[in-house]
Amino acid sequence: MILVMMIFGSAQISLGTNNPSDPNEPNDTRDHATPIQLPFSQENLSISPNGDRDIFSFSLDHFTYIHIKLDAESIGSDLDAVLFVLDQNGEAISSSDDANGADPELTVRLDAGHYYLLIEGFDGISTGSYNINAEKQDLGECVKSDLADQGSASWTLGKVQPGSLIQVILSGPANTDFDLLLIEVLSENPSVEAIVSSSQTSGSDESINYRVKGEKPREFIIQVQSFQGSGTYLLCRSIKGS
Ligand SMILES: [Ca+2]
Ligand SMILES: [Ca+2]
Ligand SMILES: [Ca+2]
Repeated sequence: MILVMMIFGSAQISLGTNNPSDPNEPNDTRDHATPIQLPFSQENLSISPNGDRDIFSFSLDHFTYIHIKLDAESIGSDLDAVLFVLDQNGEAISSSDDANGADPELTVRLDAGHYYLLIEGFDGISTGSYNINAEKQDLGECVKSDLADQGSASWTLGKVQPGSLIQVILSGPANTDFDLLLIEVLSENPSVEAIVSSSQTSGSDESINYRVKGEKPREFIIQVQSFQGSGTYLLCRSIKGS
């Protein structure tokens, strides 16, 4: 009996110091997840008491990249948070623990579907307040096209100012191996080209981030190659100023 009273006592102290006014509670299970729309940002949430889990749900109607940032230690909270991205069956697709100090941050590629974000205290015993921000990465302009087995296709990017960031994302069919190249046009006549960046994983999801060097505008071509397999791919590119 004395033991029970001590636990109650310490729990009350813990709640009092750890922001008990989380407006999303109860949200400890997928059935009670807080529905959100991206971009999403909310402050002054809390993992409290011990063992609390906070779950958010969202849907995507096409593939995209999601960037999630959680601030706890960085805002002076005691919480050592762990972040998971779950699929519709509750299986973890991606997770982040100590990305920025003790705070999670991650970027994950997600297909169309229903997903959950799960936030916990490390080992289920860390508590405290946090802010969360989740947004879709700007994919820029996208095109859909077909590629034959062993084929290749080039997309003109045109002249790009020095200091700009070129971001290219390729999403190809399952069970194929498409690759992505960024080629600089050094001279048109005679034609001289040089590969300045490439992404060549064993699958067909590739991405390039390339900062344009030098003093003058430079001309680029994006090339998609099939190392193995054929089908429809999505190619997105954005150019962000210096
Ligand atoms: Ca909570
Ligand atoms: Ca909760
Ligand atoms: Ca590949």
